[in-house]
Order: sequence, then structure tokens, then C-alpha cells
Amino acid sequence: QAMARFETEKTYVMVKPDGVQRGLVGNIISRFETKGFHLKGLKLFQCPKELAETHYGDLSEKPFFPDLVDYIVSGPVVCMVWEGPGVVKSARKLIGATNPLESEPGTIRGDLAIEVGRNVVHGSDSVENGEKEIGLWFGDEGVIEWEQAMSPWLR
Ligand code: RTP
Repeated sequence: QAMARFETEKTYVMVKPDGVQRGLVGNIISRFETKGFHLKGLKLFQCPKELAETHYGDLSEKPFFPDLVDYIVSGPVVCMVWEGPGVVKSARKLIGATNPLESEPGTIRGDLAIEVGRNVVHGSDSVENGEKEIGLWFGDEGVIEWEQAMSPWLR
């Protein structure tokens, strides 16, 4: 059984302001849903500057950091928690490479974006960072543990 090798885990995925403005929220959610992952948290949220700076704290020395923070707070984002076997790595694959011109067609960025500074979506890069980011964006509330009635074909 191939799936036995993958732990059930959670990841933090976020539609960035350009994705919300361009009306891509449904398209992006749809890809995670139809893949078979389970939605455990979802909100439309205006990110305060401090949170954007904390979230991207590792990049604070980068020349593009101020622009990145301005971009993330420029309009509402859609915050999501997705759960499933190997979802952290799989979500990164669904999202595609950071620079949309290098993302494969079929990925979210490959299909929907051109600019690295407007790359539509974020996904945690490790299980550990996923836990950290879910805490950062959702706090104690908003993540709902519910059992999805699963099709046996998806088990
Ligand atoms: P993310 O954290 O948003 O999922 O993106 P990532 O892991 O694929 O890429 P990372 O290197 O962590 O960069 C975070 C975000 O910063 C913006 N960026 N701009 N102007 C630039 O050269 C540049 N490089 C990165 C992108 O929005 C990237 O997603």
C-alpha cells in the first residue's frame, strides 16, 4: 500500500492578495479538494503588517522584503489549512516553483501567474513550518477537526 509511507499531516496554504483580486480563490481551492485533501481551516483575512513581517521573517534581509510585505498586506488573503497524507510536499508540487515562469504547466503558478512578486499562493515548506504557520495565522481558533466521510476509492 503506497499511502502507508505518508503520514497524515497538515499544511498552511494561502491565496495571496493578487489571487483574491483576480478571482482565483475557487480555482485554487478546487485543486486541493479534487486532489482529495481535506479542508480543516478557511478564512478571508486582512493581514496586519506585523504578521506579514513575522511570516516572512526568514527573508527580512532580502532586498525584496519591503515589497513582499507591502504585497501581502495590499488586500485580503485567504488562509487555509489542508490535511492529508504527505500534504506538505504535495501542496508544494501543486503550487509549483517560486518563479511562475519556471513552474510547470499544470501547477497553480504555472497555469495562473507570470511574476515572482505576484505568484498567487503560498504553501508551507515543511511539516514543522506548517504547524508554526497554522498557529501564526489561525491561533487557537478556526482549525476544525472533523471527520470527512471518505470514499473508499480515496483511502
Ligand atoms: P512562499 O513562501 O510564498 O510559498 O514562496 P516560496 O517558498 O516558493 O518562496 P520563498 O523563497 O520563500 O519566497 C517567498 C515569497 O517571496 C516572494 N519573492 N519575491 N522579487 C523576488 O525576487 C522574490 N523572490 C521571492 C515571492 O512572493 C515568494 O513566494
